[in-house]
Parts: sequence; C-alpha cells; structure tokens
Amino acid sequence: MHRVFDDIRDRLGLSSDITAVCAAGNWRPAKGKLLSVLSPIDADLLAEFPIAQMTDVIDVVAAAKSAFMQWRLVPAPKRGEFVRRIGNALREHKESLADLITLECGKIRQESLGEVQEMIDVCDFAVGQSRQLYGLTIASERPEHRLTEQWHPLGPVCVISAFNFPVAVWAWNTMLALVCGDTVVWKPSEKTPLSAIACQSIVNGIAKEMNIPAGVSNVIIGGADVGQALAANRDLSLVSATGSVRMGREVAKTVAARLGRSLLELGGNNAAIVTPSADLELALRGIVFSAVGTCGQRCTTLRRLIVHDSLADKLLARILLMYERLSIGDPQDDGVLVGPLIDKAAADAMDKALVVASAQGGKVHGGERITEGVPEGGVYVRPAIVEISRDAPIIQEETFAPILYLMRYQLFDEALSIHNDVSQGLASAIFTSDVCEAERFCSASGSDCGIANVNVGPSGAEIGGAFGGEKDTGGGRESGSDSWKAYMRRATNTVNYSSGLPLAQGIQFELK
Ligand code: UN1
Repeated sequence: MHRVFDDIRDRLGLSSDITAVCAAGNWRPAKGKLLSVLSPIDADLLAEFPIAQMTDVIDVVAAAKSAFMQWRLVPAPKRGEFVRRIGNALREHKESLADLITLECGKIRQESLGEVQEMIDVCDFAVGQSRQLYGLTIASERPEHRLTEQWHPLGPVCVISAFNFPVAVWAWNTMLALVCGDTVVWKPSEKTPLSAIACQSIVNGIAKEMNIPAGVSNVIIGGADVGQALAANRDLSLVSATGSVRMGREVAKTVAARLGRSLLELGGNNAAIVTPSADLELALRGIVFSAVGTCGQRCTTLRRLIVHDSLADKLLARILLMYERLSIGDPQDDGVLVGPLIDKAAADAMDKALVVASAQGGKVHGGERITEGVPEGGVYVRPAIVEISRDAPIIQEETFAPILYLMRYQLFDEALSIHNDVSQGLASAIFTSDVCEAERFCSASGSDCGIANVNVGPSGAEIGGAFGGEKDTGGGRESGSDSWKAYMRRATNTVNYSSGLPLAQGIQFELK
C-alpha cells in the first residue's frame, strides 16, 4: 500500500477497508465498477474499491430521509452544538486532513491547510447561524391579526462536489444544512473520494458520541449515473451541485422536471481589469495568486486579464518574470507554489486550448509540460499567458488549467464591456486607485458577476459572504450571508386573535 496514505490514514484513525457507501453511519461495499484512486502527484495508487450503483442511491436517500424525521425536531442551537463539535474535530485533524487533500488532489500544502480552515470557518459561522434562523413579523392589514414568517427544515439535501475543493464546498453546504435541520447525502468527486471518506468518518464519530441519528450525514461514491439518480430522486429536497456548466445543466433539468430545488455553482471565466492608477505591485501579487493558485483549477481562477494599453507591456513583462520564478513541483514540498494538474486529460485540454488560442491569433507564453525536477507520473505544466484579441472565440471558454488571456483596452467602458462579454458570471476584480472606477465596477452597470472585488483578486473568498455567480454559473449562493435560506422552507403564518373574520383586500363575503 501507499506509505504516505497509510500514515495519514493511521493519524485520522480511518479503517483500511475503504468502501463507497456510508448510509446511517455504516460503511459498506458497493458492487459497481472498480475505482482506482491515483495521486496526481506521481500517479501512485492510493486505493482501489468498487463504486456505488444506482441501487445504492435508494439506501443513502432512505437513511437521510429517516434521520430527517428526527433531526428536524431537534432545536436548532442543539444542532449547532453538533456542528461546533465537528469544527473542533476538524481543528484537531487539520494537518492530517491537509496532507490527505494534497495527496489526493495535488494542491499545495498551504492551500490544503486553507481548505480545512475554510471548513472550520464555516462550522463557526453555522453555529452562530443556528441561533439566528430568524423569520419576519409583518404588519397585518387586518385588526388583531399577526402575520409572521417561520423557517422550517427543508428535507434531505444532496451535495455534489468537485475535485478541486474536495471538502470545503461540501462543508459550506453541509454545516448550514445541518443547523437548518436538514440531512445530507454527499456525492464527492470520483477523483477525490478519500478526503470525503475522512470527513464523513469524523462526522460519524461525533454523531455517535452525541447520540445523533447517524443518517444525518451520508456518502455515496459513484459516477455520473449515480449523480443523475440522485438528481431525479424526489426525496431529495435540494440538490446543491458544484462542477462544470455541462453537468449543471443536466442536474438542473432533472431536478426542475420534478419541481425540486437546485443550487448551482458552475464554471467561472473570471476576469480582472487593471487600470492606469492601479498599485502594480499589489495587482501583480493578486493576479499571480488568482491565476496559478491550485494550478488554475479553482472555479474562481483568474482566466482573463483586461489591462489598460498604457501599462500592458510593463505588466506582462512583470508577470512573465514572476511566472519564471514560480517553483512548480511536488505540492508536499515547502516553497512549491504550483502543484500538478489533476490528470492527463486536464493537461490535454490545456494543450488543446493553447493550440486553438494561437490559431486564433494569440501569442502564447509558457504553457509547456515540465518533466525535470518534478515527481515522475504526475502532469506538471508551466502556467501560460496568452496575449489575445477580445474577439477570439477561445476566451469564451473555461479551460480548467492555468491559462491567463491578456487583452488590452483604451477606455474604461470598453474594459467593462470586455469584462461582461462571456456567458459565465462567478468572480471578478478590478485593480485601481480611482474611487470612481472602483465604484463603477461594483455598481449595477459594472461587473455582472456574483463576486466583484476591488484590489483583491477574484479567487480566495472568505466564507462570510454569499458565494456564487450569475448567468451560466448557475445563480446559486452558498456559504455566508443569508445563504442559509436555501436550506430551509418558509411558512407564512396569519393568526387571527379577534372574534371577527375580516378578509384581506377588504373583500365582503356575507350570506344575505
Ligand atoms: C471553488 O473553486 O469551487 O474563493 C471554490 C475561493 C475559495 C473557494 C473556491 N474560497 O477561491
């Protein structure tokens, strides 16, 4: 077996028997096709087990449904106590979980620690929220009537997560869903099932200690057929899915056909504008982190840079210099800033995009495969910058790899128009010291994205704000602010404490 994985597994107290399904706290093997989990670092085999089939969907949904009947009755602050304990356990296992995330998805250790911290932060947020599931009291138009809103648990929730944030996005959804009184069925990415198994085991342990119905949290590791079966299952009140626009369209169609709710966080094609007044040193750091962090595989990765003509050459030269100095290699090593791509298919997609970009008039810098000084078996690339025209069709596409398209503008309105001229709408940024430009960017006629930052790159959001985007990004909001409302149902209550029966809108309805 794998030495590093074995050590992490021991530290986390995980069983050596890895199985694809956990329903009501019980891990059990499935009978689907054999899944080989490879580390993107060196393609070493970490684990191998059969994945779930459609029939397993019935079991996990039944477990979540039965636990929901009890969990919805537990007072919300008590549900918060469960999440508080999960957060404490995540703190305790932060290092080991980060090691596992790095091993399984290839992000550098600093980013993996950040991902675990993101889970801890959202636990804290959800604990506070568990005492703030407020409804409104509304002035009734009728005498001696009370008009109020209450928020009730919604039902079992399905969370479909992606490989690039194997656990944080699950935690955004799950911790809120749990305090809201919902139960969860989690379908993690097939590329990163081990991180999911580790987190689920932590939750199982605390549920057991606290005598909480184990079915509040369930896991099913399976392929697209399992995802579709979950989306189609009427017992799952909400399907929260993170991934590609293509996958999101399928999920949305299936969930809509049964009039269920979906919460989508799909692709981004995120841009940053750099204006003449920008602090270039600050902009440079923001640009490079957002463009090459997680090897360009974040939903929030900076993919388009829109630079004022007067500084484009200077900025490009500086970015290229920084790109040359980037240490690319084993993400477990201190000082490495860019790890591998998730797999060879990702590298092939990157190569293809660069060929297309240059056929469309783009001038490509970097983007080559790296084979020296990196672990054998993994796919390592030098991040690419492509000088390109705003009319090149390739810039409309999100390639999940470190490719940054650089475009030039003359007038600020032109920059805004280039910025919004894509089908996705997740994250965006402007680097400027001009308050009017900054405010324009954040205004209704500025960035059309769900996230619009000033002097901060588009990636690396805090959990306290609502996270998500518009247009093809799917419109969902997860994590902070009032995103909790997505996990509850609202009941409007009118209570008449008078002895009459006045009708709304002054309607008279009397027997003569
Ligand atoms: C994602 O890529 O799906 O803002 C989530 C960020 C992270 C989360 C990204 N906090 O980049």
